[in-house]
Amino acid sequence: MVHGVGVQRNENGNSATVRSDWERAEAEALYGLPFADLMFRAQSVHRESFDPNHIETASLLSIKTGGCPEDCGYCAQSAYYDTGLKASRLMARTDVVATAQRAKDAGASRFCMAAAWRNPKDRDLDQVCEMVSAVKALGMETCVTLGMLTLGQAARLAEAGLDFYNHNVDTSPEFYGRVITTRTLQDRIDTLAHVREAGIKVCSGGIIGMGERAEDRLGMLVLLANLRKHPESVPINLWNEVKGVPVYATAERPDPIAQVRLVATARIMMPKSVVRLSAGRQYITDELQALCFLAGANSIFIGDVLLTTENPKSDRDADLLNRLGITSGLA
Ligand code: SAM
Ligand code: DTB
Ligand code: SF4
Repeated sequence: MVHGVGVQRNENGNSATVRSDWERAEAEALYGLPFADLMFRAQSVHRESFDPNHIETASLLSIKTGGCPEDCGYCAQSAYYDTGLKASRLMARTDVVATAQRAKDAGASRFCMAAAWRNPKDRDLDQVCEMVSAVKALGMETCVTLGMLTLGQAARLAEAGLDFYNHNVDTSPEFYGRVITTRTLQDRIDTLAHVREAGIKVCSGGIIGMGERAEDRLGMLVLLANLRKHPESVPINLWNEVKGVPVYATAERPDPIAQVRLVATARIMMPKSVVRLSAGRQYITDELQALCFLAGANSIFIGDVLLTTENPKSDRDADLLNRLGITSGLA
């Protein structure tokens, strides 16, 4: 057995111990295990908390698109870059609810509403709170991602019945400054703390394929796994190509096996979290997606678009899940 990665069992004899004291070297040792050993560990941990034959389906809607004052170097919606995207105002609640209903009919159990803001203005937040309550009334789980939040704003969203808040750490502390300069990683961690304190479940992950090294991807997992309480949802986005942004020049898709190893490592480090194979699924083969599900990924975004970029067509997703015998809202 490789030093430092022995199976740790808790008093109940199972190994899915939730820890927040991960060392970078431990993450590297897990990631570097022989593939069969890594997959066995990941699957064992996965089966302790989840049905391995089921995945969660979430649907996204951009409720306020483009013109964003942040300089995130990967994003089509930043006002810093010419990506050809037309900015638009906050959508009307009735249109949002109608879209959520269609997403529900298409098999989504969670509806995530995203706004291209640095942070919401209080007036905007009133409208988002109304959207959250209305979507929840359809019987869907709700998620919003609106940028940075104060504790007071998080409390208002909680009162409106919000289930999840998405706010990604995006990458490792070392790589972060290469892609974003207008807000710090600490700003993001502060927002995550406000969301937690307000009693909302946390959705936080990041992006791979921007030109970062494998060490950065692991650094991102260590950051997430060392939050005092693990995010309930961990989206792993493969960068969706956008022309005109700085990341376009540095992007490099990880080797497929490296991607599976990363998912497996995330599964082991955050044993009770739902790991979402998020953006970028349209670039990867069915076989690679299947390996990612075997490694512990158990959520996807469904629908033909994410926010401004593509997602696999729903018939391709339904076909893949059917062939794998995986149940979801879709299949
Ligand atoms: N503006 C808010 C914020 O950034 O906090 C919410 C929306 S923003 C689009 C949510 C997340 O989407 C980002 O943190 C980033 O991780 C991810 N994202 C943005 N553009 C992406 C792309 N082209 N490919 C993959 N993920 C992307
Ligand atoms: C997340 O981690 N991935 C979603 C969601 N959170 C908001 C966003 C993916 C965005 C892909 C780029 C786009 O469509 O503009
Ligand atoms: Fe704005 Fe969010 Fe895009 Fe960054 S990721 S530019 S904050 S919309």
